[in-house]
Amino acid sequence: MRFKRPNLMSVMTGLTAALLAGSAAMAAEPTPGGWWLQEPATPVMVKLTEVHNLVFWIICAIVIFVMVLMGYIMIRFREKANPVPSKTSHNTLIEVIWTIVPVLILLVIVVPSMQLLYYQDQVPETELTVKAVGNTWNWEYAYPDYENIESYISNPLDEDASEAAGKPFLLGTDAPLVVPVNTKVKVLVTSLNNMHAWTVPSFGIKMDAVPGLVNETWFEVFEEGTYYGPCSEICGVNHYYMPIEVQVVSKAEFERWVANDGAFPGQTAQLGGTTTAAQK
Ligand SMILES: [Cu+2]
Repeated sequence: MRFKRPNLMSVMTGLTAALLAGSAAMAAEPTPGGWWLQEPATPVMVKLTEVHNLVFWIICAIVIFVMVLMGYIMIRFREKANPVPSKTSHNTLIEVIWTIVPVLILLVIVVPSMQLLYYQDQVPETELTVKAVGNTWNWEYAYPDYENIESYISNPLDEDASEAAGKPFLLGTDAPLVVPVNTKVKVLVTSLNNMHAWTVPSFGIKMDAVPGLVNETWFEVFEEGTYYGPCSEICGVNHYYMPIEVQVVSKAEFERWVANDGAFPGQTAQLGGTTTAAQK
């Protein structure tokens, strides 16, 4: 039980990567047939994946050990092979072992788990604050740092519009949250009516949106791209249809977006999302 933890972590992560080779393309959205975690896009998700993988392999080892033990007992101590059953009812050594070994296993799990919990929970010095407000049924985004950007509604796209925009249906929106890459972003999450949850799996974020309460979380994305997530607190009839889309752009591009009042060049900012100038 004397592991050097970082080594164990990297071995487990390597094993997992090997196990998943072929299915581990950079994915910021669910992939058809996917069954593992999405590729991590933030430091929180990197740590979360490590702890998940550590616990996963410990669970696998325990399951295999118990199955082998059960198989052995069923064969070795079956009635035919063992006509006179043992009357042993106590073995101090075995009892000490089956108490201490699980305690050690729990310690191996609890230390990285608690470290991760505090790492996720403590919002560091952030460079940008965004606010996500849950409505029935869409998200409204606001940038309290920038007076020129009006808060806007991020509406889900229907099937045709998703296809036209090249976005996954039920995840694509008409107006994503826009943030710069490699920047610590604070997210304030709340709701106007019932409970929702602002969730981006590849960020390792699932934050409840509770009316009358402002929850706080943070992320820092390593790579530019579009990241998707669903509302993850059942909130009513359109719960399946209030996606979260985060567009991560370069810092320069984000500055241009801000200077343009929250619209990309060629677009006009407007309340209720951005539309291209051509569409207007
Ligand atoms: Cu919901």
